[in-house]
Amino acid sequence: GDEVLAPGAMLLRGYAVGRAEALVAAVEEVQSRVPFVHLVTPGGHTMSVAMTNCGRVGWVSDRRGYRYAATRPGTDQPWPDMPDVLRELAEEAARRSGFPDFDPDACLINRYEPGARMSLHQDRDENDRQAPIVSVSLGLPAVFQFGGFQRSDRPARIPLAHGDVVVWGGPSRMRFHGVLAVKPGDHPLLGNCRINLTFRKVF
Ligand code: MD5
Ligand code: FE
Repeated sequence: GDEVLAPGAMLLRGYAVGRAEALVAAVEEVQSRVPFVHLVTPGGHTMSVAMTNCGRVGWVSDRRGYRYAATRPGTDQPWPDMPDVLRELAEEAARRSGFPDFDPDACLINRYEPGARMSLHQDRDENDRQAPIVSVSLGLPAVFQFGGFQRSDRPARIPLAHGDVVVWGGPSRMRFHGVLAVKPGDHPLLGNCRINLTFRKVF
């Protein structure tokens, strides 16, 4: 069943399982056009998570900073359109969680290979902080860190499995969060990796 993690944060366990093959096929289509890359942070570190995007804008990082861009790094080319199967899942999960008008303009696709992690951070590059972020976990499981409003707040650990969807809205939109290093495994659909889709309303 659905689980309220905190005000505005709803965990829909297994919500995407029935559509997982179609979601993975859509990710394959996007990455065949824009391969996953390990972006560099403004501080000069290469991220352990590899990323690609679809939608009107995509999230990018380089030595100049973090931002959403309408063109792919180093090109004047747009990102691939957001496949309907992705958009529909995100809209339905948001509606079920109390956000009937979610209209994402970006889908950031994160690929975690064993050892990849994401350290505690807030998502602050979106202009629209009223809209939720919808996140979909596929493939290997991970331990999610669900923190507070200050970096120093000790985060809760939430296991996320294949097909789990989380809607982060309302007051939980700006919580610190991260992902612990993914352990090696062999998922029937994705093999040795975790894919996370994050749908965002940027503008
Ligand atoms: C992931 N990705 O599992 C996560 C899922 C990212 C990122 O963190 O920035 O790409 S999104 C988790 C999220 C978003 C917004 C708020 C909160 C969590 N939260 O309040 O915990 O790859
Ligand atoms: Fe984040």
